[in-house]
Amino acid sequence: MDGAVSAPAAGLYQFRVVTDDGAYLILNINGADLIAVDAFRDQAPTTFTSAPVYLDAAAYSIRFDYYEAGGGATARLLWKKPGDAAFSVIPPRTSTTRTGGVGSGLLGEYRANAGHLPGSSLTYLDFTQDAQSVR
Ligand SMILES: [Ca+2]
Repeated sequence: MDGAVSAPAAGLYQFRVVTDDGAYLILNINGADLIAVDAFRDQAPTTFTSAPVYLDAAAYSIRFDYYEAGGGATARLLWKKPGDAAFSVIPPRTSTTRTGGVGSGLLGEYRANAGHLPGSSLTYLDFTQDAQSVR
């Protein structure tokens, strides 16, 4: 997934992915890429949680790369906002593609293998950011 998320308030945020198979989560904060999750390998559904990151009430570029290598498939992107007790799916209303307006969701790109082979990906606007069994 590729685009931007809008933090509704300043404070500490944590990001979480649940992935089967592999995933990267990269945030761009003040011009620098932060690899929030680095788990680009074959695995059963696994949860990874970023360290807390301070965000202003602003939009931040985000990239969530995911691939599926066999068996089940899961790709979930969640966050915990300041004051939240639990993680929740990042709502599409706070997201934007690189070309769309706020609320258009992130552009999902799901790959059938880790090699990024041409023709192996399925790309669509992801309005839920909570894909499971996408194949
Ligand atoms: Ca799998």
